Amino acid sequence: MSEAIAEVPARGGNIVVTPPAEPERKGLTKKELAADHPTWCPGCGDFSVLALYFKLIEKRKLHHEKITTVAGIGCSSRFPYFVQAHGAHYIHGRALPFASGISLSRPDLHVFVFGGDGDAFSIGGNHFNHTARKNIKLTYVVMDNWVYGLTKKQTSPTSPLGFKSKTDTWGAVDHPINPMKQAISAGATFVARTTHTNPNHVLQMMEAAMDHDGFSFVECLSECVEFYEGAFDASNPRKGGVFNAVPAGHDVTDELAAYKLSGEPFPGYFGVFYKASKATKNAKEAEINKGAMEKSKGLKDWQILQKSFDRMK
Ligand SMILES: Cc1ncc(C[n+]2csc(CCOP(=O)(O)OP(=O)(O)O)c2C)c(N)n1
Ligand code: SF4
Ligand SMILES: [Mg+2]
Repeated sequence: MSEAIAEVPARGGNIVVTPPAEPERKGLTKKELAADHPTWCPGCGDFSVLALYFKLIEKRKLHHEKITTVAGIGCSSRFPYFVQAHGAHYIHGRALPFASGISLSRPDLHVFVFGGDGDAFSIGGNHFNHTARKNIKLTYVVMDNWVYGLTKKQTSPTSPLGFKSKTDTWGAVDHPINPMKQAISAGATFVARTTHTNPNHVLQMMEAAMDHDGFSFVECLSECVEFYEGAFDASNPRKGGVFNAVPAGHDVTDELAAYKLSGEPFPGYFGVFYKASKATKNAKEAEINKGAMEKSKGLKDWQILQKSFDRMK
């Protein structure tokens, strides 16, 4: 243990004790972060998102005790298995409520949630809407491949009309949801779109999302090469498509402009569509807790309990 240094003032006064400076801690490397060998199919877009998550942790010098990685169920949701850090591979569609609990009880952590389009918008659809409206501080990256990959090709809520799958052998007849529109209208305070084929952009979006104080949502197109090959070619310049960045003049605080941008036909735009500054549930609850702590200051647990019973009489 290192010793504190006592500085004796020249002419009386209080003695100031200066703690020794902490040596700067080394950031984690990809080697230290990579866990099990990912079991995704060779060429799956999810590899790219994982590599960029490692890059983000490295770049921002985040340490194990300050990050948590949560997911539901699906190919994309296997994500936490492959990260050597605290986290949970949770129940299908229930990653957000679990992560909300972590965020509210541990506001000092960076809470990252990863998952697929089915996990986010089918079984987890309501949780998505409610987490967004509550503006809980966490980052949610949906790896959208327009299909259920893990269960081998069923129609997902983002599959386009006409997509032939095991559940729609004649082609999908239901209109797909638009994740960006849904996030904006549900009340998300940071909404961005990216694609696994543009690594620098994925990193940029995840970093901006992480720095946002509130619920930050990133839709990341991530190709399922096994069950929906070529789905995103129109957005990939290497496959003859176009990658359109959000126009420079776009006002990210303008909700209607963001909504309009979301309605552009595929491949649409990539970048931050919307960003608003609103109080988080974390901040509001911290305020309530502070008041409650002050009221019960000096009381023993049984006395607080007694007071609650008395109020019920
Ligand atoms: C309660 C429940 N219902 C259904 C399933 C089956 N199931 C597992 S993953 C999945 C969909 C996965 O699709 P998506 O979230 O898009 O992830 P992907 O595999 O495409 O990355 C389904 C329906 C399940 N595991 N649990
Ligand atoms: S089935 Fe599709 S989503 Fe799942 S690992 Fe393979 S390529 Fe990726
Ligand atoms: Mg999917």
